[in-house]
Amino acid sequence: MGVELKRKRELWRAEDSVEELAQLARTAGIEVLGSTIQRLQAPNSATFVGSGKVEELRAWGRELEYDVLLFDDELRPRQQRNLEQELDVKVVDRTALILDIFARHARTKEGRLQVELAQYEYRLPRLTRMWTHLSRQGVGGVGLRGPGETQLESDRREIGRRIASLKKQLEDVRVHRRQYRNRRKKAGVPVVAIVGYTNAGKSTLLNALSGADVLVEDKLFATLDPTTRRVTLPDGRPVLFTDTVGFIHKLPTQLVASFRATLEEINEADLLLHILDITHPNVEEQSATVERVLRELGAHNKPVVTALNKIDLLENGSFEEGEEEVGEEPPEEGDVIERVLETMVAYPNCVAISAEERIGLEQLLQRVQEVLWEGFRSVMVVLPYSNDGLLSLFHQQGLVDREEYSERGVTVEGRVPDRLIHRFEPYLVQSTD
Ligand SMILES: Nc1nc2c(ncn2[C@@H]2O[C@H](COP(=O)(O)OP(=O)(O)OP(=O)(O)O)[C@@H](O)[C@H]2O)c(=O)[nH]1
Ligand SMILES: [Mg+2]
Repeated sequence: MGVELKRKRELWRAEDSVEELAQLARTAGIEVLGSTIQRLQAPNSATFVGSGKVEELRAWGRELEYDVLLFDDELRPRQQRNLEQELDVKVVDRTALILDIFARHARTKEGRLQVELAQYEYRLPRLTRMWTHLSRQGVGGVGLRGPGETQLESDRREIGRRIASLKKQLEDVRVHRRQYRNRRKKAGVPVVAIVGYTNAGKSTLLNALSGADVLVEDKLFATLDPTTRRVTLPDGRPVLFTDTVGFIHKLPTQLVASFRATLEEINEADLLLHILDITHPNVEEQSATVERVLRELGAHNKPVVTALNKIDLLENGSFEEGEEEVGEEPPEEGDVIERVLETMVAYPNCVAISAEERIGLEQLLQRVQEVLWEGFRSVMVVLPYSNDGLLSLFHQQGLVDREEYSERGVTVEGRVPDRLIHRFEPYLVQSTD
């Protein structure tokens, strides 16, 4: 069930958003029997959709005998309860569905803690009779994973205590991550964060570049836990590429909050590699969504290289194969090629690639290298011991390739940002560009 609010100009068309909801459902192992959309002036406070629509959904229930109604918008607890009572099926909103998928896919301790926290925070305001009602219905699975139901039926204070404990455990895990990051920073190796919409091909790219074996799947949110691998650039210098959780529109706020530490990887990066699935009919909406999340994270001022992925699909014509995809007409190949060209013009630092077929990866790394070193200058300085502030500045803002201690001081070779070059000028031995 999708809703288009007339007064709100949304980035996504309701139809596309619902199609994505169906894909989320399939990822969670749910078979989609049908979908419907209602255009509304404003949500109904009792049932979100209007009473006519509720009646229609009830009639559908008799005909299709569906078990679950998936709702594309986040429902208020009361709306969800009312719908469940009126329709006598389980009602799961987009947020709960995404939380469920996250719960299935989290692998590391941090990932699991983050999801559990987000689930409790989603459930806390919903802790009412609804849960007893649900357990009586006996529909297992979706939206009920993670915390056991007995806990859900216990009082809010218990959940509150659990939330506090999870936050504490997460803090401990995060101390380690922070230490690791600091060590990495000290080593001076630049970090490239691979960002993008879910299913764009981030993990495939990391695997192709580094020989990592991150799980790749034609599923949404296959990856939750960040993986970092060392890659050598064409000029022989090492960089670290980090693959992390993908974005989606209407990303639940609980998830953004509890995944903040994971997403901090993005904030700490020297460069963002934004990967787009150029063959997806909603690539523009996806790209705009990613940019919006990056802005929310405060990471929008970083240099960006854009990779237009999956161009192999344009070559071998497998666009024709999309038969399992019901509904959506596959785009004409000519249209997609045009889109590639238009996007290449629209985005600076854009490279067309196929992560799977390893096309364009050399050019991509070349571009990463250029953008990474844009605005940097290679220098060699001898810093007196009395000025250790400059040495730490070099470490923090620049990249150190070599550091040697002698009687004269610390000889440092590496790159510093142009804007700081004047600070190092008095100690310059050599400036190579
Ligand atoms: N044809 C083609 N398929 C690709 C390419 N890159 C990735 N894929 C496929 O796209 C799907 C998603 O790839 P992933 O690498 O898991 O995508 P991701 O961005 O890491 O996705 P999440 O971790 O779920 O956010 C998989 O089925 C891949 O095989 C490509 O260059 N060409
Ligand atoms: Mg992935």
